[in-house]
Amino acid sequence: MLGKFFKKPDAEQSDRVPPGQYLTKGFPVLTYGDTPHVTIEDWEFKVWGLAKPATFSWDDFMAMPQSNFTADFHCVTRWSKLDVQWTGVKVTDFMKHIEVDPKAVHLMEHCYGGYTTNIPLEDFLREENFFAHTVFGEPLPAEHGGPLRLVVPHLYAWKSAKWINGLQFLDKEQSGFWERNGYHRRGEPWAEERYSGLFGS
Ligand SMILES: Nc1nc2c(c(=O)[nH]1)N[C@H]1C(S)=C(S)[C@@H](COP(=O)(O)O)O[C@H]1N2
Ligand SMILES: [Mo]
Repeated sequence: MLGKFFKKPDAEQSDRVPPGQYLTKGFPVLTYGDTPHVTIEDWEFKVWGLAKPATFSWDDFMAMPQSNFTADFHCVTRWSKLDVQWTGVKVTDFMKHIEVDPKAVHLMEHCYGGYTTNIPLEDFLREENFFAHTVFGEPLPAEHGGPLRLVVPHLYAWKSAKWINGLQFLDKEQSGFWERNGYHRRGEPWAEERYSGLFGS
C-alpha cells in the first residue's frame, strides 16, 4: 500500500506521527456499513443516562459558539492525516448545556446507522475535542460523517463518531461496536493501543 498515496513521515513531521502510522495526503473514508443520510431538518441529538435528558435540534447546535480547529487524524488501520481543518462546536461549550450526574464516569457515543463507541468521561471532556460540521471550509460530506461528527484528536479515529446523534452517560465502562470486536478499549495512538489482547494484535 505504500507508494503513491501513503508515505513514511519525513523528519520534520515524524514527531507528529505516532508509531506504526503512515501519512496520507487524501482523506480516506472508513465506515462500517452504509452511509446514513440525514437532513438538518430531521436531525436530532439526544442526551440520556446519567445526565438530565435533553434533545437538541440543528438550530440549537448552530446557536452555540462556533470555533475553528486544526487537528491530526490517526486511523488504527495505520493511516494518519495531519492538519485537518474543521469548524464546529467545542465539546466543552456543548457541555455547558448538560447537567451530568456526579456518578457518571464513562459514556457511549451513539450515531445514525447504529454505530457506537465508548469513551471515558475524562477523555471526552478534553478541551481539544469538538463536534464538526465543516471540513476544509466545506460542509462535512455525508461519507465523512455529515451533518455532524465528533472529533477526538488524541485517540484513534474510531472514537470520532460520524453522524453522532446521542450521548449516553454511564456509571461504568461499556463496549461500543469496535471495542466488542477486538479494538482496544481506549485507543491512544502514541501508546499503540490498537487491539485488545483477547483478539491478538
Ligand atoms: N458512525 C460511524 N463513525 C465512525 C466510523 C463508522 O464506521 N461509523 N468509523 C470510524 C473509523 S474506524 C475511522 S478511522 C473514522 C474515519 O473517518 P473518515 O471516514 O471521515 O475518514 O471514523 C470513525 N467513525
Ligand atoms: Mo479507523
